[in-house]
Amino acid sequence: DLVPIRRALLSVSDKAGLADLGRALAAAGVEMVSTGGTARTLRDAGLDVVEVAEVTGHPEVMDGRVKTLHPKVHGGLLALRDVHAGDMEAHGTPGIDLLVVNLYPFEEALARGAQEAEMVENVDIGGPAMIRAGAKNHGWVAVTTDPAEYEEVIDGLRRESGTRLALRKRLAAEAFARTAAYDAAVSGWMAGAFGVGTPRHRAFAGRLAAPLRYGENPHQSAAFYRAGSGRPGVATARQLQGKALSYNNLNDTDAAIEAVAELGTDRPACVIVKHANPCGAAMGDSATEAYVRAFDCDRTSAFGGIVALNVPLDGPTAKAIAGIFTEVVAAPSANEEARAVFAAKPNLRLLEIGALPDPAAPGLLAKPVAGGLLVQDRDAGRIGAGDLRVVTKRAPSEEEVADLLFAWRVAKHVKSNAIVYARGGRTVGIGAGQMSRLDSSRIAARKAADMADALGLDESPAKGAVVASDAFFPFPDGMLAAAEAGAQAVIQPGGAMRDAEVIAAADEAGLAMVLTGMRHFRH
Ligand code: 93A
Repeated sequence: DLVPIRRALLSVSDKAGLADLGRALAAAGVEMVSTGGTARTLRDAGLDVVEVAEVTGHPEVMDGRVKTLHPKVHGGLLALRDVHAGDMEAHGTPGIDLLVVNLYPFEEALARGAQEAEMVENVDIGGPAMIRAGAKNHGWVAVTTDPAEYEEVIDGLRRESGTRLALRKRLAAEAFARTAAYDAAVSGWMAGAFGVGTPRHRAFAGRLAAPLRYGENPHQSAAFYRAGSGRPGVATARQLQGKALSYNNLNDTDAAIEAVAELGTDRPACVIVKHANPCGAAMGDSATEAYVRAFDCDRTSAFGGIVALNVPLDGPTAKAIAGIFTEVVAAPSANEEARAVFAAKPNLRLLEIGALPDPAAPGLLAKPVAGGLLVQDRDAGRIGAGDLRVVTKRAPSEEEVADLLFAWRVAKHVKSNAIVYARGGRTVGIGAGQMSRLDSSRIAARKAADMADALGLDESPAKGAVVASDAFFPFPDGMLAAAEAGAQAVIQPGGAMRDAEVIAAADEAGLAMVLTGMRHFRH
């Protein structure tokens, strides 16, 4: 997979590191082909350069708007050296093994607040075309779009006079990310400068799925984009009926689908989401039973909720769901009977997801902050029974372990601080999004008491339940609040300075406690 570098095409706006790169290429005997300004910089450094115009036999024209847009250049970038050897020979097309391009500084001009005419001149056409061509042909061509990438190429050149496929592939992916971001900046600027479209949203790369009536609030404009990551979910689901999905619907449906997928497919499961948090999650012997058990956790909050199932939606389950006002129902599929039930509720949005997303699959999450973007891996961390470390005198029973893992998986999808009570494969109290873990603990206990009232139970379902905490208990108090409410087993990451104190308090209260060694903050 080693491709020797014999000829390089250099065309850069940012001349940083160019002379050093040129010297390294020259030392390795690489022929350098270059555009006007780049050629001048290289010559100033005392290096031999061939002008692109000499290669193409065509001068740079239209004030430099047409420099490299020529079949001899693009042929040299796109030719498969084996398959197209005849074509290259016939048309005198020199193969390019290394492409060094960085684009007209459009983003800098934008940041400067340049006038329209200058912005337009800064839209690079030939550069992206070459980058895309070289990156497509990564089997033969290495493409750098940033001076920060030169060192690695120089390194390969010194060691083995060429580039390896793994590097060319990585550079190709970087290259397309660069042209995508560049075009997104151009499009975003145009939409704003020309007063068309929804400019702020166009700045984000992605395929427009739907303009939305408004965002989280009516005074915020919004749109929905598909990222094309291939992850099944709310962006790829088919809407079978109902009103258009709103921004909040989409956000909540995403939360519901991801949460129900976390519960696996061994048993029918249902998650009901409100304001991006589960207000009930349960497994059952049927879809209907899973729904009713999830609903029973917090009947009040479930009103106007988003329901997600991990199994096909059937008629009886649709009937049960239709019993209260529900915004969205998402399931892998929905049979005729279920569709007929919902047909009487024309506003209810029914989504067919197809395959559920893989909770363990890698992926990236982005969160905008003022002036930037935070990017991280999605939380694909998963805990199994074998990962649990028992730290109390009492070990949890087999039944408790099953509930501990269930509560843990639900807690992963509850905003921090998250406290989840569960028993018999269903949640019985959820405390979400509090600034203090103790408050989440108290809220979850109160929710369990409310559940007892709503269902006419003799005692709080927290009695004998297990409790999950998405992050460690910094002090025993949050855990003791759960014990006081009746929890008998605890699952939490551990790792607090006061772990020993928390464990001692658990022993004293007769609790079984397991540590996961992994936390699931979700903000
Ligand atoms: O105006 S262009 O879109 N037309 C072209 O054919 C072309 N080829 C390369 N701009 C073009 N370039 C860009 O010129 C490169 O992307 C690079 O940013 C710049 C380098 O020009 P010079 O070598 O003259 O400084």
